[in-house]
Amino acid sequence: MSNSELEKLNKKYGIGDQLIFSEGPGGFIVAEMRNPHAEATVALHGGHIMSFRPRDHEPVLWLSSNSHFKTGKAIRGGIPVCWPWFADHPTDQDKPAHGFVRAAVWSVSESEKLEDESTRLKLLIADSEETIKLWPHRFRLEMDCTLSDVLRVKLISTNTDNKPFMCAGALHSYFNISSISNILIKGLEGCRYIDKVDQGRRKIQDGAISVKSETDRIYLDTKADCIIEDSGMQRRIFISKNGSRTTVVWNPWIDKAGEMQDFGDGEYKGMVCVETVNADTDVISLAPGNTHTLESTIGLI
Ligand code: TA6
Repeated sequence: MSNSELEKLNKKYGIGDQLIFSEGPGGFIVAEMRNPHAEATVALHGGHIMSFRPRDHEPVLWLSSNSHFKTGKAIRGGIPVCWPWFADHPTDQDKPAHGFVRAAVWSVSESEKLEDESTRLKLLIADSEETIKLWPHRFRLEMDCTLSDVLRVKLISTNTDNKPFMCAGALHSYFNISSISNILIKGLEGCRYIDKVDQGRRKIQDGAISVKSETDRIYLDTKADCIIEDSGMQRRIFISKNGSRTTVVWNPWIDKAGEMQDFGDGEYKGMVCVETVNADTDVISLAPGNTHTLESTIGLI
C-alpha cells in the first residue's frame, strides 16, 4: 500500500476528520470513521468492519488479538462477509470456507456525511479472472455501512451475468461480551435449528439461549430480531435484520478455540457470534440484473 494510494483515497472519499483512510494492521488500508455518535474501522481487505464503538460505551464488536492480517486470510472478529457460499462449499471442500470475498481486497465506491452527522461508506467487489475460477458467475457485491449511534450494514448482491445464479452469505458478526457465562440470547425461542455440534440434528429452541459448551446452530425460518443480554456489562445488544430468514449462533469453546491459530485460547469467553445469514432453506436465487439485500442493524438498547 503506497502513500499515493492513500492520498488518492482521502482526496476522493475522505470526509474531514469523519472519514480518514490510513494504514492499518498488516499494512491493510482501513477507513477510520468517527462522528459525534460513534466510531468504527473498516478494512478494504474483506470489506470487513473490524470495530464499532458507540460514544461513551465499550466496543460492541469483538476482534481477536491473534487475528491474521495477511493477504489471502480472513480477519478474525468484527463482521466478516461470507459470500457466495456459507460454511463449507456445497460440493468442493478444497474451496475456501465461507466463500472468497472475506479474503479479497474491495474498492471504495461511495462516502457521505449525512445530515444527522452520521457517516456512510460503500465498498465494492466484482467478478474477476480469479473469482471466476472459484465461482463461474459475473456479479457485483456491495457493502454499504452507515455509522450513527447504531451500525447499519447492507450486503447488496447483484447478478451482472446473463444466466441466473444461487448465492448464500452472512454478516458473520462477532460481539464483545463481559463473559460467555453472563449472557442470554433472546429472540429465537421456539425456532427450529440445525445443531452442527450434534451431527446436524434438527431441534427446537427452548427458551433463551445460554452458551455452556461449543455451540454452532443454524436457526431456520426466522426473521426475528435478537438481543444479547449481558449481565456483566449491564447492557443489551440488539441485532435486527432484513432480507434474511436464517440466524446462526456460534461459540467455539475451549477445544475449537485451541485448534484455531488466529484465536487466543481463552478468547472464547469474551465473544459470541450472532450472524445474519442466507443459507440452507434460505439460499438466494438471483436472475440476471436482479439484486438481493441482506441487512443487519446493530446497537445498544
Ligand atoms: O458461522 C459459524 C461457522 O460456520 C462455524 O461452523 C465455524 O466454522 C465458524 O463459522 C468460523 O468459521 P471460520 O472459517 O471463520 O473459521
